Amino acid sequence: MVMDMAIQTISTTAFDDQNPGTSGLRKKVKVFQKPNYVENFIQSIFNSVGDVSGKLFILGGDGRFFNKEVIQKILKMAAANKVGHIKVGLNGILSTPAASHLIRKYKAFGGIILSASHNPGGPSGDFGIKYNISNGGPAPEKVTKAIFESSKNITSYKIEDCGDIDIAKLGKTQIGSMVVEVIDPVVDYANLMEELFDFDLIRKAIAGGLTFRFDALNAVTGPYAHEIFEKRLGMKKGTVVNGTPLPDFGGRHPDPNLVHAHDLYELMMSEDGPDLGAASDGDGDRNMIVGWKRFVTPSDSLAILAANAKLVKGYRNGIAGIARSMPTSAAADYVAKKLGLNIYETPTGWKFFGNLLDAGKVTFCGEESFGTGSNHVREKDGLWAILFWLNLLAATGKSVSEIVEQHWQLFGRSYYTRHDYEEVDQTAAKALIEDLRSRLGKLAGTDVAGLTIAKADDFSYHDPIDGSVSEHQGIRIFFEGGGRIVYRLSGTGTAGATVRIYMEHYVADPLKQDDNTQEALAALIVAADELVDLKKKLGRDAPSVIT
Ligand code: VG1
Ligand code: CO
Repeated sequence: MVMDMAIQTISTTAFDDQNPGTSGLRKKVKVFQKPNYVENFIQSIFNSVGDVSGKLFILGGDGRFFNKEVIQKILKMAAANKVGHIKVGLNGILSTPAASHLIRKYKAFGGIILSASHNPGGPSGDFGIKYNISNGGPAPEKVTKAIFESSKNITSYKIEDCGDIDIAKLGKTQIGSMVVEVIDPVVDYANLMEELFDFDLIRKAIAGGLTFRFDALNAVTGPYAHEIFEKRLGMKKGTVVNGTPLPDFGGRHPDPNLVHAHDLYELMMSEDGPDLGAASDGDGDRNMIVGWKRFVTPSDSLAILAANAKLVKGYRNGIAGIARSMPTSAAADYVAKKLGLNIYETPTGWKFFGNLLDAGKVTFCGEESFGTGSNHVREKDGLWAILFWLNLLAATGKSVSEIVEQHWQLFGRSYYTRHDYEEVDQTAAKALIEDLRSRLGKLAGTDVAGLTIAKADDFSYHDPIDGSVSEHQGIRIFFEGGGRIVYRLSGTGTAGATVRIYMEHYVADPLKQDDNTQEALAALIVAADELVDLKKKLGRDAPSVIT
């Protein structure tokens, strides 16, 4: 059916705050609900990414509150901007890695992903819009800067004057000259996972008694997990819990960490916990891996996957290299060194991995913030990491604890923790970083809390592929004896400021590896506070979240 077509050009007034952060534009739902707020940003995307006429785009989101309304606006605006074809997930659902895969598979011009990831949802929660380019990855800084510039000068947007499109059933419809195709959000992604991992081997291990629990935290991975774990891998019903995406995630933070996936963590630490427990976030790009009585830090997980890549079907021929974000621990570096792989250190955010993956310099990437992935897509991928662990357990017959402990014996152990101070006063947080930055030149050789500072700098990244430079990506304090503290401000929060402090310390000798992370890092934790007078300046007694 061809709908009546009427392209309208609507005048609008620019907003000054549509600057994408670490991962897209993220604000309170109430901000996105302001008249023309969504329209301005979407038109700014269409104005900045090149000629979109006749092109294919992928569209979907994590199903959070406001997702469906924004999908309708985007479809109507895309048609008015002469986009040729949009593939949209059924009911507006697409996980971030699935969207990335679809962009690549169907050679789309780009994609728009609606998510605020691990941030809470609902009418008083958060919403987000992210633009991905044709390689399937998040838009690099030069694109997000162009979108922001456009948003500051926008005076009008284009939209089709038509009724809502039914996105609750599969198939094609038309708005003006644009085809809207509602697609199954799961099948292509599940097929890709089946290509990369040895499903037969995992099935056998499950039949042989391997036990597993997946918590989708009421977010987007539910439908993917039901299909992959319960249907294709034949695991018993109930393996996937909280598997129906809810617009408000059941009132929880869809953030797979020790605090927000607490139930799963408790189960894994109990006598009758399964062999492997895992969770993912709002949009499906994060993963938490917990073995029975063994939490695996995301930094260790990246290193372990890289060290064991050849055990897994999709990576049997080995990997080219690893990239990790700067605050991620150096665990992967020790693997790269020993195995002769490339290793890169990038700023926080997946967008910095795209060039390295496209150029074939690296195969695996990871961030300490529960993000792991490979060159199969251009986003981090929660279910990919979880399937990788299942494949490893099946291939080795070992427990998570055994794999982790043997890894530490071979490569040494990087003790690691991140302390977050959330929703603190923005002025105080900025002042704290500025003050530290102003002292950087004088810190080397001085002592703090009994530790001697060897070197201090403000991390800047020179992209080896396109030569672009990204400055002020986090302050690094290196200590004599190998410890490191990193201070940076979050670029995904929507209220006040969030200060993140990352601490790590490497111990090579297995006999000196004690099991309590917070104790092993106690001296650095004290130093992190003393160096900037942290708790006093932020007015807090303790971090909001420790991972
Ligand atoms: C956080 C993490 C970062 C991650 C980003 C997006 O950013 O630290 O590693 O890439 O979230 O993840 P920040 O700027 O708040 O530290 V997600 O799952 O929101 O797409
Ligand atoms: Co996410």
